[in-house]
Amino acid sequence: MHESQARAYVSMNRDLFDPGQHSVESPALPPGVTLLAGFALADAACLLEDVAQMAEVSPPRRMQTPGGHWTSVSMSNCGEIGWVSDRRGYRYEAVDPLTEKPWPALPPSWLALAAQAAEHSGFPDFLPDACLINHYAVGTRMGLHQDRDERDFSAPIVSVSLGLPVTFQFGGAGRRGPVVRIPLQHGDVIVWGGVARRHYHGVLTLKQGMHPATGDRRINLTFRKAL
Ligand code: MD6
Ligand code: FE
Repeated sequence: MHESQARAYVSMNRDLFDPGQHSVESPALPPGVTLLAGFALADAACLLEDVAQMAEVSPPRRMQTPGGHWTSVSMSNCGEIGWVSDRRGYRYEAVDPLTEKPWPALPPSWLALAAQAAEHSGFPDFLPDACLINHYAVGTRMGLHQDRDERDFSAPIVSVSLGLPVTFQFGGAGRRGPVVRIPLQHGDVIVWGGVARRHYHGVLTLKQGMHPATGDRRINLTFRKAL
């Protein structure tokens, strides 16, 4: 059995499987959130190769927010439809506004990984049509937000972390209130659905570091069924 499978069902506490890694117990995850520690490790190198190829077609770029700010994170997409933000708002677009061409296709191997992760988390038959590709440089972050531009909230979101580690945080249905912090490492997958689907979440500022797979960056892939 591959290591990523052996560690696949971690839904509460990574420490059970990684004794000694953290001296403090991590808190239990909220209902609707599943952490599959290391689930994408075996695929990571291929995913990153694909990301590099896609960046030549639809380059990562900071996007303007409706409020006139710019995201600190550089973003791109693959799939039938891609998430974009500008002064007019947040939405999904079939054409990349930067290149005025379709987004790169979602590779079958990516779809298979996302479907398997969803299935392990209690969401069979997950077929995403969009994958947001976030490029985090040291010092960038993503503030608390909801994912609510998709049509069907019964589908989960599958999120793959690659490269430098980061602290993910998620709260509840409102912007204020307590948040749970979850450290995410290279190859970890978070699946997010049900009651948690519209809950607030974000990632803390990326700390300086060097990862053998990505250098001084973190890449996050979020698979969604948007249409
Ligand atoms: C990130 N992720 O991990 C940002 N949203 O870099 C998200 O905003 C996100 O990971 C919904 C579900 C899972 C996610
Ligand atoms: Fe999100």
